[in-house]
Amino acid sequence: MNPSALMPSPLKRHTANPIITPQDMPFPCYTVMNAGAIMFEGKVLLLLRVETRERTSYFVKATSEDGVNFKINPVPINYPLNEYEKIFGAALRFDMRITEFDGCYYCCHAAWMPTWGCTLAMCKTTDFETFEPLQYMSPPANRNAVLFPEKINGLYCRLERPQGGRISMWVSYSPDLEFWGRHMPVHDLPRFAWGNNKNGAGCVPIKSDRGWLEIYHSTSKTCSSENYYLGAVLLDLENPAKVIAAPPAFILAAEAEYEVAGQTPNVVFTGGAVQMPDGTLNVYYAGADTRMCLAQTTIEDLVEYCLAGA
Ligand code: BMA
Repeated sequence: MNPSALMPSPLKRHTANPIITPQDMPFPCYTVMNAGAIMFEGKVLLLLRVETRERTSYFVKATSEDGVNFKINPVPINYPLNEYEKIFGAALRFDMRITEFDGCYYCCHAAWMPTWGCTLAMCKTTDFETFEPLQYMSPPANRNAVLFPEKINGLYCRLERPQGGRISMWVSYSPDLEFWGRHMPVHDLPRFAWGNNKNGAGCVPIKSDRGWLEIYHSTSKTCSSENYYLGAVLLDLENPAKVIAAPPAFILAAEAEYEVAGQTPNVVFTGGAVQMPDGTLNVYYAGADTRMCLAQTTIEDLVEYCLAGA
């Protein structure tokens, strides 16, 4: 047995969970889930994925001093259509991940269109008031794009999850955030029993001296549902397609009532983690595709957990 399987998970649910429910929203909605998260002007900022009762998704900004109690904007963000959407119609945009580069915030998300299915799209902002679309999307079928917070070997780098073959995280590089290439799967991430169906990036990778720390989702099928888990992995700093350590035990499974029951049962799904001033790592995740939750750890504990069995 790998030693990490005998260690308690370093990721602990917050007692205030769920921290944002559809009932907490300033307008009627069906779900609030899969937020991107970042520290902005000394506050935790979330871009929530909010589904109305027409089952359309919007991004709504929420901010918090303590990372637990959020002030939620009463209207969605103003994010104009990109060139593709001007031709094919507004995409269903969802699952933001936010990465800062030199004071500019790049937001990657999935964009689903009836014509093309799911593709990747991006926008940028400096103030979270106005959002400028980056005009080029990916070919289908792709989702779960997460931009690394630093260039790697002089290139922008992202994790993404194309939907072909064995469905896994891939790494791609770009000189300018427009042309993407050097595609390579994260090839040596083992297929664990809890993640033998597919896996995809969760939070923006966190740089540690032992590698890029990534909290990702993995799924496995039961006879009645597809269960989502969160796992942790350390990726090589110079070549993130290479795994340094991947503990074979998940760090979070859908077990609490607010994770088990809802729009999509048995789902825990993260789009962002924020390091708080006291060193706590706040991992924002959604329970059952219905409400926002918080789990906490530290980067050191998670790195140690990853390395325990390596
Ligand atoms: C994925 C995405 C996520 C969702 C998850 C679980 O494929 O669509 O937005 O949270 O499934 O249903």
